[in-house]
Amino acid sequence: MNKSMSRTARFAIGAIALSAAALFGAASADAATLKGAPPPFDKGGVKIALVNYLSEGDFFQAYEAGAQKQAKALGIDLRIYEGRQDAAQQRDQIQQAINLGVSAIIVNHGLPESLKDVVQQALDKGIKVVAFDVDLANPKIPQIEQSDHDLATLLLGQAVKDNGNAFSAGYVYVAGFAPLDRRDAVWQAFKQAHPGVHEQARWGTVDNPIAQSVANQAAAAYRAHPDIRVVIAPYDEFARGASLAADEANVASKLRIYSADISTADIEAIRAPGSAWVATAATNPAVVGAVSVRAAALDVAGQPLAHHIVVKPTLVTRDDLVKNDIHTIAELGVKFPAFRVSDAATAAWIPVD
Ligand code: SR1
Repeated sequence: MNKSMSRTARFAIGAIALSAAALFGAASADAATLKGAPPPFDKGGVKIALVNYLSEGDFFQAYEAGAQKQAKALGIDLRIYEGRQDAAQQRDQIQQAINLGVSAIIVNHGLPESLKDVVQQALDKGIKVVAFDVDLANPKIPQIEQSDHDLATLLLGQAVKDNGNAFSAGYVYVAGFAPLDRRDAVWQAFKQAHPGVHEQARWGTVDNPIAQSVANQAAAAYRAHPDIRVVIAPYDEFARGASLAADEANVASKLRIYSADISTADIEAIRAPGSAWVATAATNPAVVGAVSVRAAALDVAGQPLAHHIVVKPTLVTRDDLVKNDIHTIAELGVKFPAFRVSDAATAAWIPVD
């Protein structure tokens, strides 16, 4: 997130936090005064670990910032382990968190097969585990997601609205990431239901820097398949790469790109004159980070928590951004309340941003 956005966002989020606190009659950011909080949150200083598989890019930075802010409001000592897309390192970090004696571990993405036994060790020691976007297939581990089904359905619906039922498409995808796999299932079903839609080329990589790596692949795909008119790129780093390549190849005017995720930088890219990137279906990742911490806190407190915790996405088009003069995530939150706050994993004693 850039710095000017952060300042505006902090102001908006602060205002919302105040109204939320008033609404719930609870909660200041000082753990010692968390009125009505159950043990161990009544004393403060509860240690929780956030163990990331991916950390780079706007989505994951905003997710982490949202988690930190919510943790601070709950008086939680949040220990963050950065993800480097290294399964062995993520296992090791979970082990470190267990040894540190945390009360809960939030697992953010990762490869299920390399995590299932180590998270079971945590559970066996009485440590709560919640997972965001990695299916650990354990009834004791609540799963948080953005409703990838809805997200993909929204962006494909907009693609049909803009382009009709028949078009040549490029598709950006990497298998093995739970949210991308869930979005892919929708894309596969969509193609079955729309025989006029042809996937002409598929590419994708999560090699850092992701957007540039995807741009290099997209440039080759655009050269080989000049008939591509629509690009389905359901991750903002993918869309940024697809858009960059379209600009460089001077084909942006004949392409439309549909994505997932949003950040202030994405809003700028979508709004840019002549941009091929026309719509995205997204949540506010900072809200998802906050929901992840609240879910972990409820689990630690032994309070009711759904097994599937969903943060619903919203469709945002360039027209929405231009007509409403929206330039930042904070401004987006004024128009679309879902970008300010979620009611997922809440309780009266929890301050909600
Ligand atoms: C590589 S997985 C990337 C996705 O994870 C999160 O769910 C974001 O929405 C992003 O699109």
